[in-house]
Amino acid sequence: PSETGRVLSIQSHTVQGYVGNKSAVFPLQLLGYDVDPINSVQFSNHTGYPTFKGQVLNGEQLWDLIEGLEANDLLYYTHLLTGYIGSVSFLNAVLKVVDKLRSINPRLTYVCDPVMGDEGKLYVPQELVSVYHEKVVPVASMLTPNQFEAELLTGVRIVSEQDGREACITLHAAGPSKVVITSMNMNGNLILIGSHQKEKDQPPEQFKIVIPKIPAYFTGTGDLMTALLLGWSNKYPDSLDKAAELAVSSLQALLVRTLNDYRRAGYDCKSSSLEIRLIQSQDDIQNPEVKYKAERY
Ligand code: ATP
Ligand code: PLP
Ligand code: PXL
Repeated sequence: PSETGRVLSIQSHTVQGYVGNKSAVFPLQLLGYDVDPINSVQFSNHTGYPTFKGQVLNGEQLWDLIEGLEANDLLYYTHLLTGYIGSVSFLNAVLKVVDKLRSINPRLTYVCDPVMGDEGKLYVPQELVSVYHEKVVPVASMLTPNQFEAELLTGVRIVSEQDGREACITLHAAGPSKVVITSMNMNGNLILIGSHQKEKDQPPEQFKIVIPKIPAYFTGTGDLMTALLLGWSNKYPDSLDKAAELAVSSLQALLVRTLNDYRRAGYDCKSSSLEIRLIQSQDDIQNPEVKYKAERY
């Protein structure tokens, strides 16, 4: 399918390595999208390294860029994509951007990865949680939390697949018609749960994909996953399961390549987070071989 679009992607930039826009822009372009990146920060490298340096964009500076685009009638987008956001003031400016883009294209799809933390640890200020919960979730079209983020947004502990499915239903009621819990830890495996509520007040179509856990840590995979889900779900708007199969299959091929490259170089892959082999995986992004199948509930 050739369906594409124009994506405004507000995410981090790192000089070295692939997180935020560095891990989202290239894959979306490979899938045929025009992508306009706004860099919410510019750091030397991601924050998992011992140190980093760089600059942070504030909410007013974000709004300046939007005004510049608007003054030239350049604010028509089909999709807005956001990931890690570090402050309430910036998140509030993003909410203003959503309103503005929807005033120009009422059909704008807002794909939101509500990045707040993982494995029980918050890596954003606590005040962001309620802003995501009260203001962001209601305007999102597709939401891609991990297990911990889904718990923060619903206030409910998620320990089983059933809990995950119910959390998706709670999130649908709050706004987004598509919800993907991108990873839940389930007895040694990762599982992804997808949920598409096609009609308001109807039960959603739900599925899972089981992903064997690779014994290594990666950074930027969540950002890549959300970008791929945007790209494929727009091409298969009525088949979130198929979109997720394609996204997961691309990502797993990339992770295996990454691990093999590091191992070949004699690197101890458990000692720190690995930089993903994004550019080397372009074929797996453009033409993924579906090896991970969705199971419908
Ligand atoms: P968020 O960006 O919302 O914090 P997240 O915590 O789910 O999302 P990741 O933990 O990076 O982000 O996982 C995203 C996807 O990356 C998962 O769905 C899975 O497909 C893949 N992935 C990440 N780490 C591994 C791993 N060690 N083994 C197998 N797959 C992995
Ligand atoms: N650690 C920090 C400090 C982060 O800001 C983030 C992401 O936004 C992550 C880890 C995890 O990144 P991801 O789950 O997208 O790989
Ligand atoms: O992948 C998430 C992410 C986004 N932005 C910055 C990061 C990270 C992860 O470490 O450091 C700046």
